[in-house]
Amino acid sequence: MSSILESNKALAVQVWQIAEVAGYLWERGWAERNGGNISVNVSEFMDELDKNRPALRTVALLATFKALAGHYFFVTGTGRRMRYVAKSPMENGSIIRLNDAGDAYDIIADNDIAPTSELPSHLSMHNYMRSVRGCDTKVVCHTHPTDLIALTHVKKFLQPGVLGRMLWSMIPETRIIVPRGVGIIPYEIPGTMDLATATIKELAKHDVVMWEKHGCLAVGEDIIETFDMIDTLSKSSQIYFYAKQAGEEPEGMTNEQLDGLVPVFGLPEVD
Ligand code: 2HA
Ligand code: ZN
Repeated sequence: MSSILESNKALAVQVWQIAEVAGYLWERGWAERNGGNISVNVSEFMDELDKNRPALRTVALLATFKALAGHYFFVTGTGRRMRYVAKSPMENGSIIRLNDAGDAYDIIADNDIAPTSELPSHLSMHNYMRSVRGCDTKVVCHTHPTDLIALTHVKKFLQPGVLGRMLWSMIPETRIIVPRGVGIIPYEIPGTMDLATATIKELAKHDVVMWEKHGCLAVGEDIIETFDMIDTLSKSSQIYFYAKQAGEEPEGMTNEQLDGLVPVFGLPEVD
């Protein structure tokens, strides 16, 4: 069977955008070996022909994701490298379809490539964002930004709110591009549902969460915007390190300076 990207140009645009971001993750040095994973809800781009594609394999999920019943996702493959997702997305990822009960999925294109081992946690985040936060979240992106991870090795930044406040205070852009700030989750074993549950709790207040000594996870409507949030936070952390090298603990923007951005750029929608 030919690639789904050949018959569906709208989907191809989306998948190549994911590949573009996978390339950025690699170029930034955030994706050693198979580090990181991406899932994107592509339901709106699936046409009738795609919907009738036969299952290459059906896999039961251990939980039910009601808000995702009948939804389609592009998911990076387990053990696959971002630098290869960038070049050949459909050889290093697959399109899956959740069944009508939301408790199993079919791999429908292009190849029988098993999704990331983080799929249950990604799906629980997509499900949460849709059903509880009521957001049109399409993207869950997990990566390993070196500078941001380094900051999670510093005790004071593990206190709630401290890391996010510091990153905001390095440059005005960070307050504007990441308006809900950053959550922090104490170390958990990667790939566990405990980590997913803790992440969901933080996603009530933030669009980006840091996992202590591991990496970060961002959610959003658009893969490029999701990357931009992480990239901007990484920029802030680099400024922190450079300023520290230049002398004392960096001062950062004052509360007054940060508050001055609110009338212009608005408050985050924190419920
Ligand atoms: O997919 O990054 O956290 C590899 C990982 C797991
Ligand atoms: Zn990871």
